[in-house]
Amino acid sequence: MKTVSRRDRAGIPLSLAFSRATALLALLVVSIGLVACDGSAEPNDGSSASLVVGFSQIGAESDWRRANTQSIRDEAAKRGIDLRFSDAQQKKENQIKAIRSFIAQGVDVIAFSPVVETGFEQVLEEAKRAGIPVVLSDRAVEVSDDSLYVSFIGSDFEEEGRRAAQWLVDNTEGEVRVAELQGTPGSAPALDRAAGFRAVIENHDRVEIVWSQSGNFTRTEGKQAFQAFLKSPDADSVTALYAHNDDMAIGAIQAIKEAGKDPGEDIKIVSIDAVKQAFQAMIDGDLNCTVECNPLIGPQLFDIIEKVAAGESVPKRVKVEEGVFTASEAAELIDSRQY
Ligand code: GYE
Repeated sequence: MKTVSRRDRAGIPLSLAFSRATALLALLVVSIGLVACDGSAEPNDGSSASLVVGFSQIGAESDWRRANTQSIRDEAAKRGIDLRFSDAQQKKENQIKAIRSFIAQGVDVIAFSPVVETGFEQVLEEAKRAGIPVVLSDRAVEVSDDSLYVSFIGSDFEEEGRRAAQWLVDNTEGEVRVAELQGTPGSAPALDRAAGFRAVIENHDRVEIVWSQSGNFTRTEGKQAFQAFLKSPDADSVTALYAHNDDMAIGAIQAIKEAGKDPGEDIKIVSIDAVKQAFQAMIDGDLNCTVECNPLIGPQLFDIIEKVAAGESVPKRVKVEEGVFTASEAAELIDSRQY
């Protein structure tokens, strides 16, 4: 067996309303399972029992997220891990339900990418009480007790915000009036990317944020928000757009074109993620810069999960390495981009 954690935990998942017949059957199955574990014997087919991991994903809101999901699924399959995957459709309530269901199923490890930072304390306490370790993937939570998760693997979102601002400072002259499309309100990347950007422009009087609104990390909402903004009196004076992800930038690019302006020229655009479509937008001259946020964290994530399941110690925080790409190198690099 790859792990002993399931055996150590007392309790059989009882969340579902069993009929008596189903309950009896379940009891039989569980007893057989216990016998197999106790005798330290391998399952009948000779293979080792696989690690069971519950993963609650945020949704499929962006190209970044889809690449992230694929990386996680591929890596789990490669390692023969039994992955219970759940898509929360950008709703915290759905994530809480998914985590409760993983607890009831008695998975070995729970991993999840919290849509927002707050509101998970209680369900994380439930997981802790059940003895199931939790690994945070991509986004952080805000909790008073950080023993509620064993490790957090993800990007440094504040650094990404600083890099976006630095590009703007270094590549624009004169007064820069910035419109900002923020990510999902209350999410770690929206909060940190806003903070990192501000930390840099604070020292530059000529750069000022004149408008800021959420586009929820999606192309559609980014476009809608920017369309509305372009109709406002402030729109004419804006010279730059900072979008918290490429999808919203791509939505805004459409809105800018429809309003008869030239994206990348009339309005300089810097965004975050570095998805393939952003490279295409840079080649087309519509986007000026994208700061990398790497979604392909499946291998690193499962390295941590397997260690946790084996009872080994893991770092509390694992950062993902990433770069910054500009329009001048887009054509050369687009084919090497994996997402
Ligand atoms: O930048 C955005 C996605 O949490 C880093 O979520 C992630 C962000 C990413 O929807 O495209």
